Amino acid sequence: MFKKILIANRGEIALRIIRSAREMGIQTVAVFSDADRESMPVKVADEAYYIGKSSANESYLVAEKLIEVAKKSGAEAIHPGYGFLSENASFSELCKKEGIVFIGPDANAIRTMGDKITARKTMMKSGVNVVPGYQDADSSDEKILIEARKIGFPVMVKASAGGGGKGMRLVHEEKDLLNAVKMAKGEAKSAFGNDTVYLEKYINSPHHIEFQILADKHGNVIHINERECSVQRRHQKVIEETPSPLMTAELRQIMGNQAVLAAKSVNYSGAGTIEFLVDDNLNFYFLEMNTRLQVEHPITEMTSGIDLVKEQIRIAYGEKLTIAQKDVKQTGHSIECRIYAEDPDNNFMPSPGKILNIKEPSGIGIRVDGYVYSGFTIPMNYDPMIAKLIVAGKDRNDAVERMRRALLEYRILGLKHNIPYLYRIFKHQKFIEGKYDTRFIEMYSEDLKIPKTQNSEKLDATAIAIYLDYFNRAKNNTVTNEFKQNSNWKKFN
Ligand code: MV4
Repeated sequence: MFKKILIANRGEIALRIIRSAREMGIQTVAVFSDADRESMPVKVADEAYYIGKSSANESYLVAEKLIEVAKKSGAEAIHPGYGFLSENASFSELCKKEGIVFIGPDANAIRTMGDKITARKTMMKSGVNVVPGYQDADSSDEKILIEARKIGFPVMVKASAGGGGKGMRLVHEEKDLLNAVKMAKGEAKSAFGNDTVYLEKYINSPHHIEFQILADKHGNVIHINERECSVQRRHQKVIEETPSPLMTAELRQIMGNQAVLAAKSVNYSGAGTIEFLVDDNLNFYFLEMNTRLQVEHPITEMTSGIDLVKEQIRIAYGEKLTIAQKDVKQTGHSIECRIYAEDPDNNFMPSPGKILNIKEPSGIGIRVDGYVYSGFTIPMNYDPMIAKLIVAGKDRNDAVERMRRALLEYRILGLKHNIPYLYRIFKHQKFIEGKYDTRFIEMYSEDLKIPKTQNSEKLDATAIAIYLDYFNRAKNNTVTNEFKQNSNWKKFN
């Protein structure tokens, strides 16, 4: 096995990877920018190296610096985490050229899946359902019109170099089509330097359901079931759960088989995710593949018992998968929510800053993947995610009740956060019933707002605890002006 690996990332995922490496007896090398000098992964890694200024462009995105640190420290492999260089084909290639193992797929697989038209064509060839659409080279006005009529309105215009909702346009009527294509091309050109677009039939109120796959370098591929990720806000996932409330055993088998086919068609290796749209009639369509470990991977770990990071490392080292498809278990129910430093009562404005005090929930069925501590300052340079709160329960209802209990235990003082907002989601009838799709957040945004009239019934356990905490601190003279200005203790719930 590797003796030492470098983690080319920051925050909770850097700490997540260090933990698995340590259990495997592998030494860890962290890298950090100015903003992350005091962060937990930097403190707990066996070694840590400074790689530049706070801006990602001057640190976590500079491939050459990461290679240089890997060589200097003697790390044999690089784990890219998610974001940053994790889906950068050239970085995978560069690592290989420099004799360092990239813990992820080959450049070819990343490139094929990164170009959405190539991905669609590859999926169609290997028998994976794609959304009915048009992606051929002839993009003349006449041809586009003919093809859109064949597909039927409404249609989506999507950028081939896009993904994750970037460069997308919905067209309801024929008269708006050519202008929308022109606009989409312009946007794609300036955002990605590539103006290629394609058409897809618009799927009404779909579910976002994704399958976790694992593939070794010997051609073995398995899937580890699905994650329901339909609770999203502006293409940012907020809550994920497994199993999906929508899933049936039969559909799971069909979609799982297709996810395996999708991975095989690009000679995939490592951990990956196949995203599908699923409509109310349970028709499903391949959307895109994420060629990395995902933020929401822990819910799959909680119900399967598989440590996905350990598997990634073993696969990168060249080991064969030791789990056969028939041995993949799915036990109980798991839910994750993302704890953000943001203000849901003010258009989800990011709220980075100093955490004066944090107390994370614990007890049966709780997992917190975080990286912060009391006194730590959440930098403004990156995504303001503080932690992921993950629960496991014997069934869905058990998991939902546990999530509410965990959110009530959670205390973060000093900055605005979305814990009360998340609590309101887990109290929402439609969520409780499991009757939601990708429109949930928008459709029920009024229900999810902070109640206008503050009354005693709003003073639930969390609110009271925060008041008590405040007064205890006041008594000990430890409440700073900074706390008074930044905290949301008055407005809580
Ligand atoms: C769609 C769609 C409906 N029909 N494509 C948004 C993100 C990107 N991955 C694809 N997205 C969508 N593509 C067709 N043909 C609806 C969405 C969509 C969506 C998808 C997944 C999760 C949340 C979403 C929210 C709005 C729109």
